Amino acid sequence: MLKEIRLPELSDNVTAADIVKVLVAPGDAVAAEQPLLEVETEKAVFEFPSPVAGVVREILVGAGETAAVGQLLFRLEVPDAGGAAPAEEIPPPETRRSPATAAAPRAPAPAPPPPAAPAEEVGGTPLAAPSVRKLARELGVDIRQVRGFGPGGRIGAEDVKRFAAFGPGSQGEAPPATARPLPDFARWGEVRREPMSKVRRITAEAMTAAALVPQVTQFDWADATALEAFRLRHGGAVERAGRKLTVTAVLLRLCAEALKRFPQFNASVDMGAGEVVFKEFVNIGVAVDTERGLLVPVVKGADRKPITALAAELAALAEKARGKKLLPEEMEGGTFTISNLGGIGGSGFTPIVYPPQVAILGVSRSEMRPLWDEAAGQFRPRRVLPLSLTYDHRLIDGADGARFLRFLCEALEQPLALFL
Ligand code: CAO
Repeated sequence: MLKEIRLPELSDNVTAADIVKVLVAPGDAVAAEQPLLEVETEKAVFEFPSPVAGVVREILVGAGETAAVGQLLFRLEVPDAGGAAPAEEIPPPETRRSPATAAAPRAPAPAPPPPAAPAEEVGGTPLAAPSVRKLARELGVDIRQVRGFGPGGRIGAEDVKRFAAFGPGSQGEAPPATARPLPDFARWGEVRREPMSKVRRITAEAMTAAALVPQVTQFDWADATALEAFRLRHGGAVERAGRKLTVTAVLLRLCAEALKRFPQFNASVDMGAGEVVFKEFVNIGVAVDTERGLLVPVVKGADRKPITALAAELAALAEKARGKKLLPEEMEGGTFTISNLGGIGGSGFTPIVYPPQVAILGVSRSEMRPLWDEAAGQFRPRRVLPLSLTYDHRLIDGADGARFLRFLCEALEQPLALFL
């Protein structure tokens, strides 16, 4: 018999997915859980597995297309209760896509089609792409109040941002173009255009939304000499258990502790309601550098896990992110973020808050420096770890930012002090 495979509900508020690659061809025998598609939503890039074992008979989507939740993607021939599928159920060859078409890379131009949003047009709900709705939620904007200036009244990211910045009074007339038109670069030499990937577009939108948040970055550094000695002493044992005791894993645990002691860093601002939302859970996102761009998987319940468990979970999530296997729900629910660029280099940077979160920790490369030892009256070689904390200044005052970062530095220097 033929089994229809449709795009399932992927996550809250995700109504469509871009098909990046079709991983099978007509006639392929596939096992249950074998990836059929590589798909990309506004929240993640991941492989979509086959729910059953069978033979691919029809492929109804192609790379570069957008599929809505519930859309038919494949027909698979699966054994029925009585045995093999009847021959007449197998579709004629002309209805199948060739493997070449199915696996064709996304066309370089024109720009990819906008995500299908059938459900959004029903029942008077305003017309807006999922990414625009997400942006509205992040900015605390009621999308029903926003006037859309796109084709057919479609609400765009610019409309939402203008509403967030200037309120309902800004809704009367069409907005001035915020992005200045580009000059004709070809006047000065050859140029090449490439479509932005979904991850790049989502990152660009999130960063633009973040620019509306008044943010301050506080810098500090910790003497991480003892931490390095600890990692050297216990790293081997942890590695033998198949994990790696990294600086990021240690920071996950210490940040979780800091977030419990400074709850305003584990909160969100609801400007519409005039309230601060404090979260009684600690979920820390970790920025992972992948060939597709920046992805931020979230370690859930970081305050309840030992460092070894956090190390294992972080390694698994980073591997999934890089292997395009991260699921949308694995990137949701973060209450704080850590961005460690120390493995690459740099002495300091200003990370950007990821709304609706209110703070992010930047970690730069540790290095040996001579530090003055007051008691001994001489310089000593110490390993110094530079940290930067960016916070939402609507909620967090400078003194709190300095205290939070000092707490982290002292916890890195003397972890036992946490238990005093
Ligand atoms: N200072 C010095 N060395 C550091 C370091 C730091 N702050 N952080 C990591 N390192 C070292 C590690 O010790 C490791 O060295 P060895 O292989 O000799 O042990 C090496 O760098 C690689 O570390 P790692 O990546 O294996 O482990 P990690 O847990 O420290 O980091 C992760 C994990 C996911 C944070 C990292 O791989 C990554 O992707 N970083 C980039 C994050 C990013 O792009 N941020 C920018 C976002 S925009 O704000």
